[in-house]
Amino acid sequence: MRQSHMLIPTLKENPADAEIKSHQLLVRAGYIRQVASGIYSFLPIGRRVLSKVENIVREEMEKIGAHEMAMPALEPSELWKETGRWTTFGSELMRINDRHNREFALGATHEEVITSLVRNEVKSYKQLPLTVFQIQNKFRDEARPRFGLLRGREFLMKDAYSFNESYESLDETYEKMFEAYSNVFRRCGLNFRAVIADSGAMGGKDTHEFMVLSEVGEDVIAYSDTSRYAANIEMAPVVTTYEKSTEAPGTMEKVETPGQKTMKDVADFLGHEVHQGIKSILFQVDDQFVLALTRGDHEVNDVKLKNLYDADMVELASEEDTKRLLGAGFGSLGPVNVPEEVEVVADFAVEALVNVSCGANEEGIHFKNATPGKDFEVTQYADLRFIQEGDPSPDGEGTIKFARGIEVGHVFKLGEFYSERMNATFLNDQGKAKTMIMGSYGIGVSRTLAAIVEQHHDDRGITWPKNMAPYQVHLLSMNPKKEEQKELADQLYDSLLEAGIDVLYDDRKERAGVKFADSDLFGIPVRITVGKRASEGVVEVKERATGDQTELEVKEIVDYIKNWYKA
Ligand code: 9G3
Repeated sequence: MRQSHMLIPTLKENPADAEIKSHQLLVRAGYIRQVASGIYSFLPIGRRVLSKVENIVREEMEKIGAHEMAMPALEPSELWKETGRWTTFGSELMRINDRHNREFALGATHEEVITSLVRNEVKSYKQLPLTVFQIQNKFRDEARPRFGLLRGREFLMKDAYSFNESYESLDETYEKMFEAYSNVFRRCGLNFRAVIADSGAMGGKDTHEFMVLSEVGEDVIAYSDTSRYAANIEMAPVVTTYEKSTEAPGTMEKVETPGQKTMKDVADFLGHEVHQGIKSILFQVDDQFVLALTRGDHEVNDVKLKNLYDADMVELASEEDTKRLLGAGFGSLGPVNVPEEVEVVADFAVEALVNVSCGANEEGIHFKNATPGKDFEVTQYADLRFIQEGDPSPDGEGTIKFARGIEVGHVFKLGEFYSERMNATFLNDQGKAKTMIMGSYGIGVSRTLAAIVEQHHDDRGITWPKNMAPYQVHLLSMNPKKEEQKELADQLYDSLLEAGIDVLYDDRKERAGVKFADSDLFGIPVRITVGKRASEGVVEVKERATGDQTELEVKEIVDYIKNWYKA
């Protein structure tokens, strides 16, 4: 393609609202333009890259027997009312009314639409398992769209849905999807982890998020430094075992700790390490009060507390409930002499403690030399703390490190959440009506494009992985006014096209500096420059990512490029 005929508007400066590299570079290099907050146009070279991501997703979906379809973006509210989601989702769900004043959702996701189709068309177990997918713009009215394509209000998603006759069959589909997702993100040149995630509101059981490691990621993941283990920070189990202290338990005694609020204050004041104290936090777990204990240097993981009680709601107890139940404020709480209605649970690390300090449930008073089992009872010990860097990896291999991640994929075992509410049943091999078992599987296609840029750029622009760039070769003629340069460049352009090589030809009447700067911004993996040695039939070839460059005779170029892309 000749740039003199194309719309690729480049900018020297970062747009004011662009805080991260992918947002800055995609705008400066002429890949995208914002239309409104969180809403973007893909310009020609941006559309070409988006199509490359789409096609990798499409190939990997079809490889595992998922069939592509297309559902409407307009979703009748009646379907969302069947599952109750018309009301559970608030202003994030974009809604419009048609000319008859009938209500529609602008498609944020399509569980309801696909289930309404399948319940009408699938009657027998012989038609299962069935997996379909679409690649379509989704609409979600994010409260704070930010980071360009990473959190938009209209974005391209691949969403797939599976319908299975049993949980075993769902597991098989889930495994295939898991494998397909790993292939997609590997082929996109991404350093990613499949992260064990909490199913949250989706009502399913297992769920994994595919996270691209990046400083600008919104999520924190705990991953092993030597295996593929990775988990959402809320989910990561702690497998550390604790040596019971051999110290003889001393006599517990009260000590004044005026104005000492934090674990650090108390430890310093009483002259011990933070881990020789007990942290006590009062929670309301559904309609019960629970005092959760951890070692002073650990943090209570409220998701683990919620899962321990299989609760719907876990939140910090209010100040007045805390005062009413324990007689003191947050800085002086402890497990000694706690009223019946308050249950005491503790992280496993607490069980190994002897002669430690804890609040005395009196303002500014603590106990020292307290020992669990001797000076206070614990109803239940459990894994209640957040995993920390340096902890052993739960899979037994390596040590845990933290990283921030960009969620580019999410796979859910939905079970019967939608099929039950929408009465999607099939006749099993005994002729008995059974509810279908579902899975749903998403990839943020436009978000993946931005994540690739986050992981592949330098200070001059984007450095696309070989197979992800909008073109394979960027051909520059330094001075089109010089006849021999223009001749040679035109000739080279034609021979590259004939050889089936995707080439972007900068034939503009622009200064060399502008052409080189734009070329570095675009990030096309190989640049050919027709310059002063054109008269000898020699051109310069430069690799964008490494900066390596050589000079070649024109007749060698096509083979060189073909081999370079085969490598
Ligand atoms: C909504 C809005 C936002 C949403 C949802 C619904 C997230 C919603 C979860 C999913 C689950 C899967 C199919 C593809 C893979 C992910 N944000 N989710 O359901 F109405 Cl406004 O989308 N859906």
